[in-house]
Amino acid sequence: MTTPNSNRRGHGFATRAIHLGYDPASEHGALTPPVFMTSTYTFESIEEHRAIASGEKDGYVYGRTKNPTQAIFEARLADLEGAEAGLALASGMAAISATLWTLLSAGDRVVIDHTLYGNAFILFTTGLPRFGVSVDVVDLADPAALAEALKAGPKLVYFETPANPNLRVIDIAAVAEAAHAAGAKVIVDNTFATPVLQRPLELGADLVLHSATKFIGGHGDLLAGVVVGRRGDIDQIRAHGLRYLTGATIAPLTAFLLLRGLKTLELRVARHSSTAALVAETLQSHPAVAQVSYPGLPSHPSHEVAARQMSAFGGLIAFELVGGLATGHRFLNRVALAHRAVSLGDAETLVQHPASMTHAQYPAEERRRHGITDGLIRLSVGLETPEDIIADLLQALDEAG
Ligand code: 3LM
Repeated sequence: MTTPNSNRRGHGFATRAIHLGYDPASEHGALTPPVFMTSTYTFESIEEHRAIASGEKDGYVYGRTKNPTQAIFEARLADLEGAEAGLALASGMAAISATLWTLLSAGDRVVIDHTLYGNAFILFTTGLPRFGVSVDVVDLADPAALAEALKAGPKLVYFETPANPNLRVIDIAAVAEAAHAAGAKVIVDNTFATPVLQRPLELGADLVLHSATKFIGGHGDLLAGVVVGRRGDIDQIRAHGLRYLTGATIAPLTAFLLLRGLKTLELRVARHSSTAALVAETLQSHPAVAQVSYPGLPSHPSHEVAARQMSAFGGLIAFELVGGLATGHRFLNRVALAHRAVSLGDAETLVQHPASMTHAQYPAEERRRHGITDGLIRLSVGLETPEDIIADLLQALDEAG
């Protein structure tokens, strides 16, 4: 499947996103890779099985650990992130849990940033402690707080940047330098930025995770996750985290749809970003809007860090209306083109209320402490005609106010 023609080093991002890891000549000239709908694989002999199972020979044994369509996606995304290897799983949460359960044991400590996707936060703060892992919740934008937490000797430092839901930005290079000096590995959830805009491994991170359900899939029609990094780490996560700790295998058809998504990732993310920049400016200058958080706005508290580590600022915006929760609810009920829905990174503009939707799992007290206010609205700017998105938001703001 992987041929000399397939590893096109030196080519640009979009070329690799379209071609890498697949040569049509190896599959009857088929332009798009086949979907290998098989659960198991056959062997010429027991000796061949032994050679493949032991890793002496390349090949496949059983569909839970790998599938040829999945392997192309893994090679392609790993390359786009600048990683040696990748592993695709059934969802973003599957990628996170398979990674953590592989790397951690009872007695270990972990440092996390205080703003994470709601279910990731709950996995860290209530799931892992059940198995004897201690978790320190820290503001990773504060170097002194990080330095203090690192004194306890954590094994991992974990964060999202930009973070879900309020678009806080963490300095990847600064956290990686401090964490490595203390002997900790750094894991970055790069879901909001995608490798088009930000490549954390190049800035010192050890592993990068994605909910591929979002921009990478890009069409709101699948769930998937992926983790990329050094080959040794990824092999271990496949062998333990996937094979026997979670069994959270990606479906072959989902891997095929992700390959389709990758072909337009650069184009889509550029359009999400340019429209979101227009929307963020429009919101910021509107009298009904109290506050806008978008890493591309000079008013964002970490705009300089964002401009250093991202090539553009993505499709997500968080904002709060004058009048807080009550006005926010009216706004959410008035949008007509945008859909009220969780998830993000789709062609459709999606709008949601983190305190009652994506981050309802956070205890209310913690949510407030970490700046996820009750009135906060999160907008995933879609690929529709920019003027139509803006017109819809403006009419909803007028009606809500
Ligand atoms: C959401 N987020 O709407 P899956 N990492 C990040 C994420 O945003 C998510 C995951 C991991 C949302 C999903 S909320 C009910 C819907 C930064 C998911 C988890 O397991 O593929 O959903 O990824 O913010």
